[in-house]
Amino acid sequence: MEASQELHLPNYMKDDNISQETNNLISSLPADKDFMGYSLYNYKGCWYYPNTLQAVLDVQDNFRPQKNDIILASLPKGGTTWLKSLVFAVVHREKYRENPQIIHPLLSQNPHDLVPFLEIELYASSQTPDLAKFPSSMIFSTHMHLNALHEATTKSSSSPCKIVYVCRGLKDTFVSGWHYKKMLHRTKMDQASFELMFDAYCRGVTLYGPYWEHMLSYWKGSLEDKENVLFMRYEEIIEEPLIQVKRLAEFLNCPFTEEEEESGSVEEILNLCSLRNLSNLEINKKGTTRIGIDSNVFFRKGEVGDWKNHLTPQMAKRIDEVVEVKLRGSGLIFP
Ligand code: PAP
Repeated sequence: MEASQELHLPNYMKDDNISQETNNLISSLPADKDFMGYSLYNYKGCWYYPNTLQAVLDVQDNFRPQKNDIILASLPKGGTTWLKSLVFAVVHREKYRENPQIIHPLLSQNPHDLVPFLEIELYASSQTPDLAKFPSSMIFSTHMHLNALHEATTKSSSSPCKIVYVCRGLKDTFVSGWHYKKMLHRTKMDQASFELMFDAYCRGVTLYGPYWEHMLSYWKGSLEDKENVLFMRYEEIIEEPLIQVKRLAEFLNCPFTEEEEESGSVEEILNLCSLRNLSNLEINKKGTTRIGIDSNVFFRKGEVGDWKNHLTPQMAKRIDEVVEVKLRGSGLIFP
């Protein structure tokens, strides 16, 4: 990346929406820089850009989910877009199956506009967004660690809402993130930037990093509270899609009936939400999401093991060693 290049920056990476209180907090936090030189701050074990931190604090102070709300949590590049489309399709399946004349929202809107991010969209533009305008049983999403999210959810007077988490092997997640960055910033990036981003990634210094802590927070949460926290992996959905979608529906208390299974409802949902289908839709090829990101940046190859095309054996070894050490003893294993 050349120093003179003007980057297209999403709002969450900026530092122009900070209260005085947050500014004071930031000045007391450990700081580092991402691979492009933008400042990141470590708050309670997680790295944030200033605007992201402000929004996370506002979520913690003001977001109180309702009983039937669903929160989709994910590792950035861990399968967020897929999970959003699958959960939306599963939860609303009756409505659209019974009314085939209604165009399914996933055919006309990007999954990110159907399932808004708490801290990247809703609380990024207001400390107290008007959530009343959303239907009850709303699906929200977040990239916050579970302990950060719990600072909001456990203060709700309603009984706990369901949280579904998805993550992906960290080598593929890195490679996916690299391609995303190039498309997001609408810029060319050179080998030196790739290596800098990789080094920061292995040190955990990346937005919402360290990623192993992110995964561990949900892994432990899912073991402690099986009824309300579901841990999913991108690779498992690729390998056994029918089983995983049924598992998802059961967790969300809307299991597929025998009749639905026999009539191919699960397959229909998988086809609707497939990378091939979504990425070929006009809205996802040319549109822009509500937060101003080109819709096409969320769809690429979706292959397990794509890291082999981009990482050297030494790089792969370095990530594997970090992950091995950090996940040791947790029971969480990436084959
Ligand atoms: P986000 O966290 O920024 O929203 P996220 O959706 O988690 O991004 O990650 C994008 C990855 O999911 C891309 O992977 P790749 O770079 O390895 O190709 C993208 O292709 C993949 N993806 C997006 N939608 C789907 C889908 N419907 N099915 C399978 N994979 C998908």
